[in-house]
Amino acid sequence: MPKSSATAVAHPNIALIKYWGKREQASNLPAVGSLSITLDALRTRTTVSFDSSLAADRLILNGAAAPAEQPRLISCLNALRALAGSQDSALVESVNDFPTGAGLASSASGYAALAVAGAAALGLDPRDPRLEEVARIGSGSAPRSLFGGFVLLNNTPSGTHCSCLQPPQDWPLQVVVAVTSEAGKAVSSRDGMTDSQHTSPYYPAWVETHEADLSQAQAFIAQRDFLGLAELAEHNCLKMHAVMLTTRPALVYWSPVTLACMQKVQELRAAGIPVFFTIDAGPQLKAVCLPEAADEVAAALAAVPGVLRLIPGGLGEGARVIPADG
Ligand code: 2P0
Repeated sequence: MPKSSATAVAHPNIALIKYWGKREQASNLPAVGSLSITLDALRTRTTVSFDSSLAADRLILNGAAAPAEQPRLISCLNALRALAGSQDSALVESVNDFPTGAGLASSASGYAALAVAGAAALGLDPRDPRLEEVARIGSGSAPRSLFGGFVLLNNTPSGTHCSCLQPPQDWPLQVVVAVTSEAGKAVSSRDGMTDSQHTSPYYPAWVETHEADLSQAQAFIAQRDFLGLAELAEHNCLKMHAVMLTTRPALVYWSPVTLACMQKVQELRAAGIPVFFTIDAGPQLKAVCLPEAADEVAAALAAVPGVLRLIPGGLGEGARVIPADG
């Protein structure tokens, strides 16, 4: 086949009901379902070029070779090639407009963009539902970034299946990301969750109580019950961090600034401002709020000592093909 390429963009997503732990390593099946919102303010742009003259797959991430990502990249590309009946190697050029590997879900947007661009380059339908599995092989949270707005990842006996619960415009929540460090994380999510599974005494309780959180969150979203969702999302986030903290060796993803931001968000909510926090495998805090509270939340977080910068935004669309010069 001659060289064929396509470009896609995808946004990171943040889980309100989180994924931590796997039931199967080889195809990266999660132990629990999850529920996320896709963000519009952060963006990954990826071009995939299949070329029969290339000797091997190659990744250029933010302008540099990224050998540590190579095994996951090759697994994803192999899944795409199997769908399309192709043998060609690929050059993948991917750029994030935000810190990579720092708790801002760069692997979610990265592997969603890769799946969509790679599919388009191979002549597959970029909305083919089988791309969920391709993206999941790269990162368990990536299939959620194929969709926009509120997204449910259902963990079924045969695999996973994502669906959009509500598009962004139906409940246009705002998200203010407080960046407290631009450094990459010391322990990857993949290694961290495997350690948690094997060593945290709280891990079984995390899995057992997860389904109830997922169904309650769906009900709160359907009813647009912000305060119900706020309390539940913070509880689910802290439950995941309790598992992380009780992992051996301990996974402490927070910094003192993260904790100061958490307290600020709880103070704001106690004062009647509709906002809650969520935190992933990194020290950034994501404050989710109703649109009318966004300016006040941003001002309060900007004033927390140690916050480096804020990334404000709304809910975004799913991964999509764009023109090569887009
Ligand atoms: C989530 N995280 O639901 C959770 C919350 C981080 C904390 O999904 O091993 O990079 O590639 O499937 O998807 C980050 O984990 O892990 C993640 P792998 P991934 O968003």
